[in-house]
Amino acid sequence: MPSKKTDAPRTSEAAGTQTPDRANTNAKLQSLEDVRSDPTGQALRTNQGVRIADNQNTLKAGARGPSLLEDFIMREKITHFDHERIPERIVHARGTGAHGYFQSYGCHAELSKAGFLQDPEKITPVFVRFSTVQGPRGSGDTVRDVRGFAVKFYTDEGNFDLVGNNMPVFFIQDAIKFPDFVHAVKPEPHNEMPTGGSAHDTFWDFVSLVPESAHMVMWAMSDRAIPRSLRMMEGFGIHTFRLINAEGVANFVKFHWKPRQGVHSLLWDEAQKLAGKDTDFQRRDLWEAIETGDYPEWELGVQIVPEADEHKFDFDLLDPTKIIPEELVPVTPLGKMVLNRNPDNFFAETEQVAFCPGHIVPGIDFTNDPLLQGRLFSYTDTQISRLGGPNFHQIPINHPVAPNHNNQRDAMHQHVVHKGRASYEPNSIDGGWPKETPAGPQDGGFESYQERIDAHKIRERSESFADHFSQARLFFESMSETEQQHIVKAYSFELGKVEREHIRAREVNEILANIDLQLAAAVAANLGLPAPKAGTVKVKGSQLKQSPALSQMNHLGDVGIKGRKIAVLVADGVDGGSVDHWRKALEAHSARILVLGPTSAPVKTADGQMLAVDASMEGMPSVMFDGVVVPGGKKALDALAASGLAKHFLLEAYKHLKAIASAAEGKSLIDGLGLKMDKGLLAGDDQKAVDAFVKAVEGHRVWEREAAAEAIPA
Ligand code: HDD
Repeated sequence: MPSKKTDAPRTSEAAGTQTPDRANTNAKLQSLEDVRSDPTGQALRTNQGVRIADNQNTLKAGARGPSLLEDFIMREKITHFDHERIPERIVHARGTGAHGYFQSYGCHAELSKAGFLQDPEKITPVFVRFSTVQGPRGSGDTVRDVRGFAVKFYTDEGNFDLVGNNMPVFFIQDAIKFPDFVHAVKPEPHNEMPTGGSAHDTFWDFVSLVPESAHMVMWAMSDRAIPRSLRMMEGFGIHTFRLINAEGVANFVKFHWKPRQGVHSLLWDEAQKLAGKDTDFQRRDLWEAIETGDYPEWELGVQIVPEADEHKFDFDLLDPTKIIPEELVPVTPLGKMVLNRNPDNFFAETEQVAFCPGHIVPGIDFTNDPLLQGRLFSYTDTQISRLGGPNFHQIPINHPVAPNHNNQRDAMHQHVVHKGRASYEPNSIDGGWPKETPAGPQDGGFESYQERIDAHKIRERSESFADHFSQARLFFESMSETEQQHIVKAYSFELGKVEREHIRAREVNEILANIDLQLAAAVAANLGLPAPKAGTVKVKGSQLKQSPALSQMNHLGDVGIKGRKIAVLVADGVDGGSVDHWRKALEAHSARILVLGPTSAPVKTADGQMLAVDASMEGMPSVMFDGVVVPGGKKALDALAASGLAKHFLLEAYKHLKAIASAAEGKSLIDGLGLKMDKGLLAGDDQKAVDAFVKAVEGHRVWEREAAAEAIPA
């Protein structure tokens, strides 16, 4: 049954106006929805359809006797259970998914002939899976790690998968190094530690020996690696791709996803605490946002480089460890993606979805990026062991909405009853069907871009890939001072966990010193290593001194505090009017308000009403919120001032640079905590106080408070 929660269903354009293939799309979409099984009103049955009378007791020889092998009901149930698990993904095992749609802003025919980019009326269904890289399926959501950002577009011309990350570069330049990199970052082989993080010897051993990783490691040590929310991350296709129009004209492009929610991060202390207080913090955040109708939205854009400009940059477009700074080539918006439906079943959808960078449609093509080329092989190969054979495309979540007739047959888990008598081509028995479609401007068969190659067969890295430090330096120099400090702390923390001193020293002297000597010196000091000398590599530097687009501080988004979580702290004696006032004022901005009490029990307001609370302050600690409000009511304020739980809540929110507003009479509570008022620590109930609070939440953190917050215990 189709879900009721969609505002834009998995539909396509009206049938009848297009080719027969396209006219079939609606019916196909419907059949994909029909696999959703609804047990309401149904009898419990075996897999063979037999009604079950007793699901509590095994068939036995007497009430106290041995179980009988004959019990086909028990055997079927246990056998199925014994095989419920499939191998988790070798990387990106921890993930969460959502359905939604893509809509083009206009017709981009000059750029690509891909159908989903032609018509602003057209709704293309998508499924997105976000993930961490290192940790297993049950690992924490908030670890320092790259986030996967994989989007499957179910277009009328076949599935297009954009399998990217929330960082625009990668650790290595050639796919043959991927197993080495993954073995190094994964938990250590002898004791399987650490879970979910890169703060260990094998990772730093590898990256300090492989300078091409320098730029990406810089991103991984930045705040980008601890996003506040999956809704608040940029996404990148990373490799340079080609878009090709109906005339066969190709442009190089880099894909970007820009979140309307802004690009925001957790603080490291928050991220670590959340890993214990709510392992599911990010999947819960996405789930709840969608359930409450606060649908996250991204803009899909491309940086476009005409073929003629391929060699105009001081880096190679084929090198996946390089960005094209947005100041050199701005991002052209193509359309928007909205996520508006949670999966009905995690396993069937999020776990079984199979992405592959090789899933492209006419109008899109690859480049010779050697990392991309290897990926084209790896993903399909991995699904064969993960999903049990080559028919994984028949699993509903992977099934294209476009028809997919061909002569491939049989294999494990074949679900299709092929009616044709001839499973080969050419044939005369089935009238020659299914037939090839000649390549063409629209609705043609896929045709690879005819790039001219004149080369020796050789195992070699192009000299144009050799500069590993210029863009790492550009990244560091483009950060705000606060962001730079966070990077210093991240390197110091991670390397501090490395047991072997020669690895720490190599990272500082041979990598960081070549990027930025001050950065290297600060990290060395924190590790107790001798001050590093200037790096030995001659770094040519970038065309730009800075790229402001790299700093998160420049990406506040355009939805204000919509979907931000605000805690309202209450106790017996709270002023109910003050609670209502703040609730109304903040809900007018579409923030999410949660009332927290000393326990989960309702509290009694000053005028004797019972006020329900959403959770206790212990159940939902401050690390789960973006801001805190303390309403008026003397008795309640006194109770909060006497409560270690409430004081900890406020001090921790203060330490994490969050906006805190108290009613005017709550000032004494703030004073009692020894906190100084600032742009985001406010007392007052009037419109001015509300506006100041909203502005502080919008700014995400009260960065000016950072020095004062240092003194607060974690
Ligand atoms: Fe990969 C999964 C992203 C390089 C081999 N990768 C995977 C996923 C994402 C990425 C988001 C999870 C997809 C999902 O949610 O199911 N991978 C990237 C990016 C890369 C990259 C952005 C570089 C730019 N990957 C890469 C290389 C190889 C792989 C070079 C192998 C040569 N990746 C895989 C894989 C995975 C995978 C082993 C594991 C599970 C899967 O594919 O389906 O095949």
